[in-house]
Amino acid sequence: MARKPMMAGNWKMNNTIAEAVVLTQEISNQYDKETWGEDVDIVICPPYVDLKPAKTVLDFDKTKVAVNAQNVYWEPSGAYTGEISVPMIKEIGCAGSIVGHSERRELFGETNEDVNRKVKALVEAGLYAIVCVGESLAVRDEGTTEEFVCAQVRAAFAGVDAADAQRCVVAYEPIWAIGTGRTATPEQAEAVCAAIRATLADLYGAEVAEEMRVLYGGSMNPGNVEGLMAQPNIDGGLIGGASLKAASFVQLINACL
Ligand code: 3PY
Repeated sequence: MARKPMMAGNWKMNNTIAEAVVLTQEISNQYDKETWGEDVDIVICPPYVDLKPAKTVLDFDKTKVAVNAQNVYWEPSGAYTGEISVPMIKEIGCAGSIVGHSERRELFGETNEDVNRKVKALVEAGLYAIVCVGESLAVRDEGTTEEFVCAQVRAAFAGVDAADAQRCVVAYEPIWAIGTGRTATPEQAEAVCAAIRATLADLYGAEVAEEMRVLYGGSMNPGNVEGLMAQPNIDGGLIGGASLKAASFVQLINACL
């Protein structure tokens, strides 16, 4: 069975509640009942404070737009100032969260072990993770991109069984293409996404790996989406800047159809 594409918007630290409500309303105005949720899964990942207001506007039953978190902590509760737990996002109705975005790894010191704890906390609660992996320019220039990225995939899924992994999504986001306006060429992105799928096959078998979605992220936009989506191992996008405007986000959704 062909994999259903996914377009996921990563809003990062953008949009107050008032702005989030406007943007989600603009997205919901473009709801296409023939395709949204049927031929493409659509997700937005707003900041924590916007989750509940966005969910209220984007009633999943009416729009088929899911609202997920951008990050989560692995402990369920306790003295972890500033953190948000899996039960908290679950109560809001989020089915999952992004985990291990390169900005979290680089700016907040998140390690492969932290990412693994977060993935486990999510799947143990019945949720799923969008697991981000990607290399720096230095790693790419060294010629060790695939080795580096596949090691991140193995570390993220360590101790996660196939049934739980199958619900998860991997997002390949080369760090040098994030917020820089540079994108990997479709061929560069495909080579790494194919290596990610081969790693998933090694971990979970070919059948599970064939079902799991691998997204491309890193300045995906309406100008480059077509070439990227034409690649056999790219099943959608994790979108930064272009998800902050309803028009460009919907163009990206339509490019999956
Ligand atoms: C980008 O597109 O820049 C992203 O980081 C998406 O997560």
